[in-house]
Amino acid sequence: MVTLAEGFKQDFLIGAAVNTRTINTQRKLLKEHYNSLTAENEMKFERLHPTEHLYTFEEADQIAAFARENGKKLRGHTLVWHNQTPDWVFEDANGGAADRETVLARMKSHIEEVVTRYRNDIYCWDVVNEAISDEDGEWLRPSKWLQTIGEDFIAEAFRFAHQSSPEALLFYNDYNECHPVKREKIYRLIKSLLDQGAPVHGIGLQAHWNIFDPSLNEIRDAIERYASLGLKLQITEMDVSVFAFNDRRTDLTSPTLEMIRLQEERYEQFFRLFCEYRDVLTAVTFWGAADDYTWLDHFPVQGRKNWPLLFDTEQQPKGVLHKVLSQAGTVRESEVK
Ligand code: HAH
Repeated sequence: MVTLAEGFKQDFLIGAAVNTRTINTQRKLLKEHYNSLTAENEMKFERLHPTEHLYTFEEADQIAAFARENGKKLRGHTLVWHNQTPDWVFEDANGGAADRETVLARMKSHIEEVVTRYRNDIYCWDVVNEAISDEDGEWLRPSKWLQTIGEDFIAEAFRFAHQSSPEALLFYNDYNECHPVKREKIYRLIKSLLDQGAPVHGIGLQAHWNIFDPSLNEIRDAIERYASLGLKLQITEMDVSVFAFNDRRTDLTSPTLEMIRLQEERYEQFFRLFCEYRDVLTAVTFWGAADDYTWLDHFPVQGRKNWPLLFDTEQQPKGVLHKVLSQAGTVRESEVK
């Protein structure tokens, strides 16, 4: 059997999110099937910079070393986000709200320190994550970044990152990215950044999807719309939950046959579409490598396991892996011969 990375080598990179545990527990699988890695949590603000004058790089360094030693590409995730960012960033010495200049200066020194440190390791950064609102009639998410700095926090983040690593590809990353209303808000944001001359090079589509949503047409429309900005696109955090959005069941100990069938059908369609757009799509990263560990276990429903990836809880290939591989460039080519 051809590996994922080998199968799609003419199409795009194949990545997985890892943590300091899975680089050991999934080591063989990661080495074999993936040619790109992302730290699931280890490079987030709260993990690297818990207090103002303390940086904690040990765990992020372990992941960077694993990537380096095994010849894997490395994506950086993530510099500026409303979540997993410590309160001190937004507070003054008395515990009140810090002013714009203070927060902007902190953002700058964080980005400079982190991006410079991994300059030789990380080829692509999620500079700003999830700045768009999910609420109808609201454009930007009302985060502390927005409240203290103002709308230009996004452009400033890209400028700081670019100054620290001029070669790095800089991405805006978000979820519900194929939802038509949110898609247009993301489009508007990136268009305005480009119009201002901000160094934005790509858009990350998180692709936390499920066996029903979003539709193939919505995905195609989103790819077309974002690509019309002339940027590269990446699928950055892919998984396909076997549960519909409103399904809150907690009694399943394995996916039903219908869930398996739909997941196989959907993943095959997704990768057929991705290959159609291989000129703009430069990587597909899964938010995990195998079903033994996924952030979707117990989220958003407590006590519920999920099976959203291509390898099972024993890290063995699922039927869906073969469906995905049937779409790979090298496989398509060998069929032509
Ligand atoms: C992503 N958010 C984040 O980008 C990633 O850093 C994290 O590990 C998992 C998912 C998606 C998301 C969320 O966290 C909460 C609600 C909706 C969507």
